[in-house]
Amino acid sequence: MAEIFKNIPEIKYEGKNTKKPLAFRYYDADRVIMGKKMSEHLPFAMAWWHNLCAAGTDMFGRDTANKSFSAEKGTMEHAKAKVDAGFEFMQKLGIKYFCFHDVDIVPEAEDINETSRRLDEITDYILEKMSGTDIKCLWGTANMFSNPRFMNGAGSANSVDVYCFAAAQIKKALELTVKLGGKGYVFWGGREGYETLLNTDVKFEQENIANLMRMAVEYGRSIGFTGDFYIEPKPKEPMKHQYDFDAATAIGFLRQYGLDKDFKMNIEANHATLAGHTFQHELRISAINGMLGSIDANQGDYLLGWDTDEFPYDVYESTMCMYEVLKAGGLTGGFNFDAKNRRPSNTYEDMFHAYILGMDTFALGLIKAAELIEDGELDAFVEKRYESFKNELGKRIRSGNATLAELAAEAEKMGSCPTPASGRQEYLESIVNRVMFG
Ligand code: XLS
Ligand code: CA
Ligand code: CA
Repeated sequence: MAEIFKNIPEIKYEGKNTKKPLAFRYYDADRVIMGKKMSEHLPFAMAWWHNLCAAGTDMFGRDTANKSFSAEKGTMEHAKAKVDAGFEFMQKLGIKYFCFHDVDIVPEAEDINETSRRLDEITDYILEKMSGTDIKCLWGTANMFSNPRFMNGAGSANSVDVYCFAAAQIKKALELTVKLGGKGYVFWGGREGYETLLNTDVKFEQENIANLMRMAVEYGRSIGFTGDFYIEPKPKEPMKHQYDFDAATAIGFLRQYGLDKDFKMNIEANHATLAGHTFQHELRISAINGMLGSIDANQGDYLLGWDTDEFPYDVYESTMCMYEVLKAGGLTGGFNFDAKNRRPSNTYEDMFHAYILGMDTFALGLIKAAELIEDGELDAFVEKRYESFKNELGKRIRSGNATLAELAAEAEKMGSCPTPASGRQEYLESIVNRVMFG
């Protein structure tokens, strides 16, 4: 097999002072943090679509990068060349997982039966490449948003025929995920939403989506899929209003339709900020509901109101993310870099720089989050902030045994309310800075 990324060596940890461009400064796979190796805290994954398929096309211009990998685009030779490139890429970076949509790994044919045949062929090839390596599949999914047949939705489509195509794609993608040993299966509902209520029956559409998910769970379990199903919330784009707006909305939906035992959240940083939340908020809401599954690790741009999918460099954000992940006891999934190079960063070397940046950003976030937890001042403050609930009355409230009348009587006994204590936000933010910057 000819080397594709020539002149790119295996990327090694060289320490924070290295000036060597192609090296990790913080990601030291074997370093132990809070009892676990960095590589176990941070199961990184390569997103097939951005890394091996996307070449810079945007609304205003065509490809700037060459991702042909010396094969003719749109052919099975090209599909195989992408597999070769992907495995060489992951091996050079020490990445142990990948994520894929069905149509990322083969060119889609006119006839779904031919697409399925191609998918069987390419996954045989991927399996061959996996054997003898420790590279695994993190999650698979079906792309139910690019093909024009899904212009009115997939699970939320108004047409039974389209709904059947969505079902067929999910069925196949689940089979491929099982074949490749995938840990999870993702539903991202890019076309599951609406542009106008003038033509949309929201209740009807949501019930249909729930039914499709229920069928997916039944089928997945019947073919031996034991992993988690994920919903990846996003409030908008491409639709004006998407049903899986944020984690709270998606969790409510899953509970309403009895799907909460089989599903968790796949939280993407950029989607959190599009929903008007911090990344940390979405992680916390998922975690406290027992639904923190996996992460799409990228970042948005505070000046742009769309899904820019940038490689993460914001260490404050990654620290807060890892703070949540450590507190939640880790992920059942992993960290998928659902991120793309900026359009002018169009060389093979840039692909490596992007992953080095992302992996180092999360490694540094992990180091700093562990220091914050070990420092203990934030935890101690939060503990103390709620301490009044430790008295008898507080305990009765917490256990759900207090009555409104007895609490009102307590307030009446006090007459005027004691002065509330300061939340000390600015002081707490200075602690974060102290821990982060010494
Ligand atoms: C798009 C989503 C998508 C999902 C997988 O905004 O992030 O890439 O992660 O379908
Ligand atoms: Ca995104
Ligand atoms: Ca994503």
